[in-house]
Amino acid sequence: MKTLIVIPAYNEELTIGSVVALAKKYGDVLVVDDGSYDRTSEIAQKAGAVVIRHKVNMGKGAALKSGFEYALSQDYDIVITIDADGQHNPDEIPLLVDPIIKGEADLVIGSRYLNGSKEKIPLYRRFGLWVLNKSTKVVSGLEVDSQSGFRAMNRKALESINLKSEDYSVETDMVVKAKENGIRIKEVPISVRYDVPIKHKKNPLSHGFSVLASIVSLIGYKRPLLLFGLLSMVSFIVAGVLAYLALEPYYNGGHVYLTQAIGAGIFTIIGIQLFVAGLMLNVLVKMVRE
Ligand SMILES: Nc1nc2c(ncn2[C@@H]2O[C@H](COP(=O)(O)OP(=O)(O)O)[C@@H](O)[C@H]2O)c(=O)[nH]1
Ligand SMILES: [Mg+2]
Repeated sequence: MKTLIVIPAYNEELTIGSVVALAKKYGDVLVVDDGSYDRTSEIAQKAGAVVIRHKVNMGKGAALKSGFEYALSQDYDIVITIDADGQHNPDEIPLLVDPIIKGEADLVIGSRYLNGSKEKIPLYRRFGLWVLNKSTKVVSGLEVDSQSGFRAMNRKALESINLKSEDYSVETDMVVKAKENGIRIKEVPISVRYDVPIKHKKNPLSHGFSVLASIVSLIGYKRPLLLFGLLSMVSFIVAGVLAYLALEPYYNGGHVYLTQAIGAGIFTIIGIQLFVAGLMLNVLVKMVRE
C-alpha cells in the first residue's frame, strides 16, 4: 500500500530533520511548510521529504488540507499526519496503520489517554484538553483524544473528510466529519513528549480558546437547542438576580430599584428570544438533515 506521511510544519528547523528521517522508514514524506521564516523547507528537503510551501502562514488546518489534496492527486492509499515539533514518535506509525491494514478502522487516532501518557501532559494543558474533549463529544458523540495530531486514515476517510477549518480546530473538525460520514474511528495508545525545544507555536491559552470558540460555533450549528437553551438559561438567571435586587429593598420598606428592574426585564426578553431562536434553528437543522 502506498503510504504518505504528512507533516504540517511552521518554524520547526530544530526538529523537522529528525522527524522526517525517522518517518521515511514508513512511507513517502510530505512536509507542508506553512510560510516558515526559518530553514524548515531546506532541512526537510535535505532529509528526504517532498516539500509544499505556502508563501504565507495559513494555519495548521490549511496545511493539512494541502497535504490531503496532494495525497489524493498522487493516489496514496494511507495517509499519516504527525507533528513536526518532535512530540510524537515516528516509530509508532505502524501502530496507527495496523488497524487500517486489518480493515478494522478508516481513521485511527493516536491517543494520549490510553496508556498513561496522560500523566506527562502538563496540568494546565490537561484541563484545557478535558474541556475540548468534552465539547467535541457534545458535537460528535465521540469521546476521543480530540486534539491529537498523530493520526492515520485510509482513502475512504480521506475522500469524505472535507475540511473547513484552517487553524488548529482542524483536529476536532476531522472527528466530526468522520462521524457524520460513517467513517470507522479507532484509537490506539501513543507516547508523547513535552521536553521538545519549542513547546507551542501559539500561546496555549489563546490556542485553547480559539479551538473552543470554533467548537462552540459547531455546537450552535449541530445542536442549536443545547447552545441557545444554555444561553437563554443564563439570561433568565441574570434576570432573576436583577429582579431580586430590584424588589428586595421594596419588601424591606423602601422602594423598587428601577435600574435593576429594567435590567431584569431586558434579560427576560433576551432569554425568551434566545430560546425561540434555539427552537427555530433546531427545526431548521432537523429539516436539513431529512
Ligand atoms: N503548517 C502549519 N503547521 C503548524 C502551524 N502551527 C503549528 N503547526 C504545526 O502543528 C504541529 C502542532 O503544533 P504545536 O504548536 O506544537 O501544537 P500543540 O502541540 O498542540 O501545542 C507542529 O508540527 C507545528 O509545526 C501553522 O500555522 N501552519
Ligand atoms: Mg506540539
